[in-house]
Amino acid sequence: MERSLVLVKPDGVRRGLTGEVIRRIEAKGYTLVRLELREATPELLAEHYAEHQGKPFYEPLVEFMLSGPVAAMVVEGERCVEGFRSLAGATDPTKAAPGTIRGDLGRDWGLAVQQNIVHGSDSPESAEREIGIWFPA
Ligand code: IDP
Repeated sequence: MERSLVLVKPDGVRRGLTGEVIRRIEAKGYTLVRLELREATPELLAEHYAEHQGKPFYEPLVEFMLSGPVAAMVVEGERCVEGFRSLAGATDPTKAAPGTIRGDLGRDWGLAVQQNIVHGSDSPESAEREIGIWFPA
């Protein structure tokens, strides 16, 4: 069974959207196997966003991700990595299709596409790597 790491980012938690994100995951038929409200740390985010280190948006992204608690979860289900990416929608909430989490609930707050409510792993390999970072055995 495939697993994905899903985060409700600080904007989503602050706006009270954690339940709505979970509702959509469960309505799709995926199972939550871990769920924890967490404060990220710079070290954890450096690992999580390793591929983005050095990019111009990296530092503001880390600052944003440290601005409040994150709801971290492990979601399980057949092809749930791709499936949750479909539920989340495009990175830019202005462009994300209606019907998706970002398309329905997100918008541009003048901060480029940083505050887009959720993170979902982009491949089964990333999922296992990210689950190891957020939920070390
Ligand atoms: P994804 O979350 O849709 O997989 P990625 O390209 O992996 O998108 O980027 C990770 C996160 O970094 C995005 O979700 C968003 O919060 C932030 N981000 C990506 N590109 C930009 C940008 O150009 N400006 C500001 N933040 C960005």
